[in-house]
Amino acid sequence: MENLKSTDREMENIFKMENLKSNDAEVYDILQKELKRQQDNIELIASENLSSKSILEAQGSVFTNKYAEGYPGKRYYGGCQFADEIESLAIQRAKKTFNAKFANVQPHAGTQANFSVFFALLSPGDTILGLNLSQGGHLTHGSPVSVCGKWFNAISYNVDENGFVKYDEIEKLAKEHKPKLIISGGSAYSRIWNWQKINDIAKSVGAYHLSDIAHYAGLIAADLYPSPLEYADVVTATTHKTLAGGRGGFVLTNNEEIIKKINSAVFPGTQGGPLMHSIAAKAVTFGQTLKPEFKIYQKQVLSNAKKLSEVLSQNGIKIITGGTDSHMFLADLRPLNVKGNTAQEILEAAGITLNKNSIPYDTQKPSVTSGIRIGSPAVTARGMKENEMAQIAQSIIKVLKDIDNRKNVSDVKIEMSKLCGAFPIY
Ligand code: DSN
Repeated sequence: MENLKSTDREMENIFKMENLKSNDAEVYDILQKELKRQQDNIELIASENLSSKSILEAQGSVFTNKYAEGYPGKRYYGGCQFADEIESLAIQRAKKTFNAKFANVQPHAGTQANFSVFFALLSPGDTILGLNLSQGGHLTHGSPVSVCGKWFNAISYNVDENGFVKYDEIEKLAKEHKPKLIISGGSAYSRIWNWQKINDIAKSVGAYHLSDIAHYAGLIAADLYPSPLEYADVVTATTHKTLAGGRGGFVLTNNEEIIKKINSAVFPGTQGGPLMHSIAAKAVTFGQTLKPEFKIYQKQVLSNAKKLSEVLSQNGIKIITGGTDSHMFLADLRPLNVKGNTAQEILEAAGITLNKNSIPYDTQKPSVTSGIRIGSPAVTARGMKENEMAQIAQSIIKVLKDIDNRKNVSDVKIEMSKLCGAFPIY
């Protein structure tokens, strides 16, 4: 026992926690490899982005250490004065960004934001109506593999053969099934949602309307995509996609009764202690959205997505809906006779990261798919513009039109690495 007794010096070392490099070289090395991967590859995953150094700083801050169950001014722990200050600031900036009366910035992610809405407004067994996951919806919009598909009677609406939301089908299904909640928004729908129309349908059957703007939030904050705030009872979103912030979710509403229910549903309903370091990063994120350069960035996100889709389409790749109104789009690879999983793999080898994605009425399994999803937020955050988008699109074509040509893959890998070198990150 005597041997296990710590000296004051050893204790000092434990709690000083030297920096990661000297304290844990194994983890440090993995982080370095991930940094290099992000630096050297073209990132086209539509739900990803690059956080600024200041956001990373806030997210890695001493707020990691703080428990603050409750809300500003009403906590279950002592020492929360600065937790209150940072959360109040994040709420105030979120409301200003989206011109919303109320905000809850505690959800750990978009899924938790959506579950808080379900917990606040629904009872088990209630009917919900959302866009089919295989047609561009999200897992939490009623997928049978998600809790929401198991605990609620989840009905799905679809897009038409050209990829556009079928509002007449929403209306028909709403009249037939009388849902308690209709969900608009999705993860792979590139066009503008008619929020008003969905709200009218919801109101005609006495349903709540939840608009999930996780993907479009940055464009909405910059007034480049319509806001649903006026037309939805409640809005959910994430901070790390087009908003270019730290990872996390949040909820907005203009309805005082609903925010009271949401607040109880987030804590203590579905979450315990809020992640105060993430909330600090959310405060920085919303601060960033309120600066004039954020609008310039979002304009470029939009132009870059359009350029990518145009060049791909001119070169024989079919773009679902024929184009995009947002930061992303789905590409149908059937004309090239290439599957989505093969495209993802071979493009990754060529230095271009994206994800395979089911296209509407896909006959391939979700692990295979006939399409890919492409998004412009991360490449735009590096400073790339239309010329670079044209180059990237041409490179995608070069690889996918001749997938057995390994030289093409290695040539493109070198070109993409050079391109990344010209637009360095961190
Ligand atoms: N699964 C995410 C996406 O990639 O869109 C959303 O949560």
